[in-house]
Amino acid sequence: MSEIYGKIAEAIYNGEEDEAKKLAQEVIDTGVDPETAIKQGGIAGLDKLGEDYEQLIVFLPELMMAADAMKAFIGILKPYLAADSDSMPGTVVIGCAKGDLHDIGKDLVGTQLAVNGFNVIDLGVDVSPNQFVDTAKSNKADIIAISSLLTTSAYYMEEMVNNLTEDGMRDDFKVLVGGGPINAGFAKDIGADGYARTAFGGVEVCKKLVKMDKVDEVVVGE
Ligand code: B12
Repeated sequence: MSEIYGKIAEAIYNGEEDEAKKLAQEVIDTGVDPETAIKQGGIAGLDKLGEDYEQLIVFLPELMMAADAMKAFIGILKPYLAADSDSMPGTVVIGCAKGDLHDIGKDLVGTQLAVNGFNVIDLGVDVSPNQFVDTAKSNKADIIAISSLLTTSAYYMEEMVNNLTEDGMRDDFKVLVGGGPINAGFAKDIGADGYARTAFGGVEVCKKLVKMDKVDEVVVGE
């Protein structure tokens, strides 16, 4: 079984879109769990690429090709992602923080939420704090979920929470944050309500947050 994860990681690392699509089909045909294939195959390949990028072994074009391969891979597996039984509906406005174009993780969170019965409004990438708040207001959303993979963009998560507080709207929406440089401590420091390390954990946190009137401690997921 682990052999296919290795092949997936390699195809994603090398930006081989056709091979990634072929392997996604193999995952489905052979009954491999798609979530595990995404985590142990695709994400593992991207993580290795990120490390090699830092070491100047690979460069931006390789990251771009790998991202395309990963998107194609996830696209095929999307319909096969399973829902948990205790779905809890609610509306989530999701997007990447201002300045951030990394949308693979954000897409995974959005897909998992949708699979689990949430109404997901996806604002895409490079979303300003005001765009998040305006959309959440006009759609009476329960949760604003922000993804950031860049330390420079993570700053805008804090700005959005501060804007909500200054405008007297802090209790109107729960704020969930996630992405590479984000952790539970950061979520607490900026006054967010929830943090999860993974997309799958993000769903668990959203389920908890929609049931809560007030959040005293940051809700942390897997
Ligand atoms: C692919 C990639 C790109 C692609 C992105 C394409 C796309 N459409 O997404 C491209 C080529 C565009 C790119 C560009 C850049 N990148 Co880049 N990129 C990556 C890479 C290799 C993989 C990211 C990825 O998709 N991972 C897989 C997904 C599934 O993981 P994830 O996003 O972390 O999401 C998971 C969790 O974090 C969580 N999650 C994510 N969001 C959320 C949100 C919520 C609410 C929750 C609960 C959970 C959650 O769930 C997901 C899975 O379970 C990373 C390295 C790495 N390992 O992260 C570098 C990396 C993020 N990039 C980096 C850099 C520096 C850049 C550039 C500045 C490079 C440049 N010189 O131009 C630009 C910036 C562009 C911009 N303005 O955003 C750095 C960031 C350093 C930092 N901390 O600031 C990294 C870490 C590489 C490195 N090691 O140096 N990149």
